[in-house]
Amino acid sequence: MPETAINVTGQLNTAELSFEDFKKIVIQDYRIAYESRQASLIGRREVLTGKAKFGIFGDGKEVAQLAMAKAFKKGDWRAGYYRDQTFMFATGMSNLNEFFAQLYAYPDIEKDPASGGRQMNCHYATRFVNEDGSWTNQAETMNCSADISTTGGHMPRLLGLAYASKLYRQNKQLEYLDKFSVRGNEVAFGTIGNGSTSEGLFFETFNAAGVLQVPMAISVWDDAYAISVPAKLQTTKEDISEILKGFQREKGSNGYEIYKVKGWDYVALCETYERAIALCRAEHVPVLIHVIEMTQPQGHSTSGSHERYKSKERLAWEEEHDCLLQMRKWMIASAVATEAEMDALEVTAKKYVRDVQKQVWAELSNEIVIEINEASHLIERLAQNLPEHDQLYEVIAELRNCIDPGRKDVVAAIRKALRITVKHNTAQKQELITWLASENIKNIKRYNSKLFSETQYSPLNVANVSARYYEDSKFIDGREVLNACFDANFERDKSIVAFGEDVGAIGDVNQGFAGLQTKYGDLRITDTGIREATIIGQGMGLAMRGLKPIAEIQYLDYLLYSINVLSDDLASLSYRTSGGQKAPLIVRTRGHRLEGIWHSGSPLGLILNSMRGLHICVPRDMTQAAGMYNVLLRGDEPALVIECLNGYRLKERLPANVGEFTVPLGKAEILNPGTDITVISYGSTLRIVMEAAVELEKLGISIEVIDPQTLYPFDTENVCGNSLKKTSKLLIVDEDLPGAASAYILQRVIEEQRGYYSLDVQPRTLTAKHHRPPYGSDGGYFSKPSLDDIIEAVYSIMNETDPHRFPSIY
Ligand SMILES: Cc1ncc(C[n+]2csc(CCOP(=O)(O)OP(=O)(O)O)c2C)c(N)n1
Ligand SMILES: [Mg+2]
Repeated sequence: MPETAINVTGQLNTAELSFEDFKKIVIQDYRIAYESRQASLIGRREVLTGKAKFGIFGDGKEVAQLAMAKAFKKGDWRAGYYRDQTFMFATGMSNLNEFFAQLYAYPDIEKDPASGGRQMNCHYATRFVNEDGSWTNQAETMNCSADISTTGGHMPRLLGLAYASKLYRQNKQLEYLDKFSVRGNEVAFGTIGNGSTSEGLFFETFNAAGVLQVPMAISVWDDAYAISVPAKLQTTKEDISEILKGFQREKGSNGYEIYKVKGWDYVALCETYERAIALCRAEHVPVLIHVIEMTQPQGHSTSGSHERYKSKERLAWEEEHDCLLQMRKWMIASAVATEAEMDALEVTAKKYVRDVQKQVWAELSNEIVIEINEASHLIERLAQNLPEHDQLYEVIAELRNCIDPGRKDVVAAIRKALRITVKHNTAQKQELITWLASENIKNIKRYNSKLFSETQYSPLNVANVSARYYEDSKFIDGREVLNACFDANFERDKSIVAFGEDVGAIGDVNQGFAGLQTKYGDLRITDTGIREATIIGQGMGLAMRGLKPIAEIQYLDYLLYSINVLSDDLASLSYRTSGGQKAPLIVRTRGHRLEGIWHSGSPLGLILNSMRGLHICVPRDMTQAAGMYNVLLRGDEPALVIECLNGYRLKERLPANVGEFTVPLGKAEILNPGTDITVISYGSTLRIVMEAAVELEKLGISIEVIDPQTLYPFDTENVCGNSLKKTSKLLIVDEDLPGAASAYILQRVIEEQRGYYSLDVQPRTLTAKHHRPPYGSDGGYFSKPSLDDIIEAVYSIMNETDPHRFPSIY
């Protein structure tokens, strides 16, 4: 018997535990691990026989996960990767039914609560957003943030999940948020493969957690490979804990506790996790648990076989060090169970897993069979008395003969039947169309919904409040308007925090937060290291745990250093969980024209194309920005706000209700009514367009200037399309690349708003040049749209429509 025994609540407690109880616990552990292994084996077969599309499994990693599960408590969080099924089963956060449902892409959150059939298998998540959009009580549940497939991509989020515990423990004003934390006693558990520790995100997260001293426990599952690439080509010294030794805390320093343990040694693993997590939880010391000598019995995934790249010796070693085999041997040697008892357990477990798999497949297949029957019946009815009878029967036969049919086969058959009968309009055809329409609604919900949380708490539902001004309202610097807005909101809502590079002590490089750290404390307004990806991850984790973070990226150009987190993790969160999770993070940054190649960026095309799932706000001045923050801070969806870098010192009028008034998302505004041509622009170029409007007026041209204010959502009230009905001419001005954000706006206006039908002349875009803007005023003039460029672009459109009135300038 080992020195210590473990009970299910995670405490080591030899004194109180009888040998019989101890045996029961160990046998139950082995059963979970063995069932998990069977799930991996059967799962792979299901892919190879074509019922599932792809499989990646946690075989070879089971035993360590049993140990990790014992240390995991209610309120705790996981941010991990695709090897963790045993942990999920052992904690009860998932089960075999859900495992197979996800493998088969079962599009139903009752069956696959993690993703509603949207994610590849072994991508886990617990649901913490109720159907009505409210939060569940996270302090009473074990919590799993939603996995992503990009290796290492979850590390920044892990930092935020851990950092939330620090804020909940240290900021007493947050005690009212007891649905999210019990005085910060929660640990954030991370898992990552040995190969993925080569990613920059791992190192960035690792360092940041050491600085912040947060309860973060990273387990590295080390099987010495990353697909085919061995440790020798991945990690200096082939040993991640060895090279991270400099992070080991010492007397008087911050840092980590670092543990190394073998992945097949059940007893050592249980002891290690118990010790490591107790320290992490009590003292908020981050810990690294490097679990070595893990294996991959079936190789990396269903995409290939590891016999291709592992030596015979390695394969033999893996077989011998299979963690289940080792645990089994130890159980027999220490009289936990006899060989015969183990055999019996394994037979029962094998059958149980097989039965679950068959049941889940049958449930999904039955749903499809019902739809096939209904569709076939309707197509049959349609076929009666039509000359295309035989063709339609062929469609039915094709549908009925499909191997492992899916919903796409049903819908495709109907669409084909409708094409075949395009010349007829019978009652039966209408029936079929109606049935298809009702299936379409269901399929949209299954496959296309929840890009945003879409709840009653959406920022789109925040009540409108107009800005109020007194007669003697002051004109002050734009940055002071923002400062007043943040001040009012920090006063109103204690859960708001802001952090980023230079945000704390000096109140950001443009002083939006000036003086607020002194007023609200450094737990709420906080400086960070230069680490954009983990600034976003920090915000994301906080937002998932009920706080209201504003994560600042100092300049828009540096957003690229966090784009993986923004795009893969934050933007996809609601969609990939079918609305089961949300992270209402506000990302604040500043951009557009200033000076130099890395301080004048306006890459809105890049942003729009990579961050669907975030609201994209491009306020023209600080008052508009304040109104948007007032909305976003009251909503529950993530957003990016890009302030105008060159606008902080321009004078604006301070609204009397600066912390209350709203600028609704998606509400375009006509800044200058006009009759001849519609000019759409946003951000910093708007000011120049307004100057151009004055000059153009002198040339007898009246331009209607529209500011969409947010690019996503875009002009939900068709202000642009309606303007075109009046002017019939369109110019879009921005300082992104040619064919970037301006092309997006064109698609919205010309196609979605049907602006095409109003146009008399080809629509035009005026953008920056293809290269980045060079440093210096002349560089800016020759690279970004200038006043002259705008005037000439408008004029040339007028020239094209009426050359007599507007003769060519050149
Ligand atoms: C960012 C990113 N790069 C590459 C991949 C492709 N990929 C998927 S798994 C994998 C190997 C990961 O190895 P390791 O971290 O050791 O985990 P293991 O699968 O061995 O448990 C790679 C390269 C990916 N999913 N994401
Ligand atoms: Mg590996």
